[in-house]
Amino acid sequence: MTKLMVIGGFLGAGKTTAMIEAAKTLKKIGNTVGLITNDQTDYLVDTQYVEYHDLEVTELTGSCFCCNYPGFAERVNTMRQEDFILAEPVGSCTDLVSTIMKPSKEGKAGELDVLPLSVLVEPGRLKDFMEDNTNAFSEGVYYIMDKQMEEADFIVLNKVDTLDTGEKEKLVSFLNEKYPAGRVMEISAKEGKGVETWLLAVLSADIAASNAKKMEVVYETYGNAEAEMGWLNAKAEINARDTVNGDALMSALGEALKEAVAEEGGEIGHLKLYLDTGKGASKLSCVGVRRPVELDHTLGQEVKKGHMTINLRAAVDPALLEKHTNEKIEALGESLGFNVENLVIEAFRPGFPNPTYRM
Ligand SMILES: Nc1nc2c(ncn2[C@@H]2O[C@H](COP(=O)(O)OP(=O)(O)OP(=O)(O)O)[C@@H](O)[C@H]2O)c(=O)[nH]1
Ligand SMILES: [Mg+2]
Repeated sequence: MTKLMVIGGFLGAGKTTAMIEAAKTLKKIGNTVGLITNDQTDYLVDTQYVEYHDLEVTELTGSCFCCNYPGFAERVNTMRQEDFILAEPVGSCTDLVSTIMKPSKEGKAGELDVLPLSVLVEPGRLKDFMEDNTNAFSEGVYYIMDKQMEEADFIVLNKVDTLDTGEKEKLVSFLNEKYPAGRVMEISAKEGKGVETWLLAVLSADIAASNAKKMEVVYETYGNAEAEMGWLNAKAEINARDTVNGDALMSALGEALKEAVAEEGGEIGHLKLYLDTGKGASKLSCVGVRRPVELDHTLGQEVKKGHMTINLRAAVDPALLEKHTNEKIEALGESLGFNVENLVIEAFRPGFPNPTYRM
């Protein structure tokens, strides 16, 4: 029977990176794997990045899995022939056990072996959470993170490559103490370390006993916190007047957007940029205003034309995100010498969560 593995966790925790790494690991030992990405609207960097890795992917856009379970079930059905389906819910969603995992266990998406819920945790974000750093995010956003970790069967501390032993031990003991019912794992999705151990633990866990945590969720707090986040998805065609260095363009736009969020006094949940030239791709990510803008994948070449996608989630008014995006991209076009065509921007606050099921 097809195994469904849901990989949750807050914005920028490394869900897509971990999904790609897990899919590669599962395929290496002879499994077929399909991935499902999810967002409130269209033009997803994650889907393009997964496709770039030659993995089967389908996306659910326009709503999160929880609020459109029939849409989720439909995507699952298109992948029913796979040995594994890996699904990444929207990073600001919680209450997944009662809205996705239990309905799936009850057969609402057809026959499936529903594997335990894994929730990825980002070290920097966890430190802010531990220090209750409301200069970064509000109490409400930390409420979402708390609920995500509370309901997890596996709390997966990711990006351990960025931590020294002492720091890692501190974070792991905090997680063990605060969430004794979750099993804490350590991985570096980027380096592929710990991923096999995590998968083995998930696969050998008791399916019947997992996804069973009962958890109180105050939807008003959850919904208000989600709505603090401005959401912006955009796409555009880039046409260089001569040629332009694709990676330099991405870095400059990433820095400019990060600066704009910082100037507005907001925090970045996740800023993702993707530039596809048809011959290669450049991908950029930034998970906080005090964090670096990083090129996860480089083009390494001059570009004449390219298709750009911007996904930005930040605690800033979406109208301001739209204004800054328009201004920064135009200014960059002038300074680097490219035209921006067919720019489409969708900017909004996520709607109040209204799950299809709550079991
Ligand atoms: N150093 C390090 N960086 C990582 C690791 N895993 C992911 N990242 C980086 O963290 C950033 C976010 O990773 P994603 O996989 O896109 O995170 P996500 O949880 O899918 O983000 P959203 O879909 O926006 O919620 C990217 O720059 C990744 O390269 C890791 O193990 N170590
Ligand atoms: Mg992702």
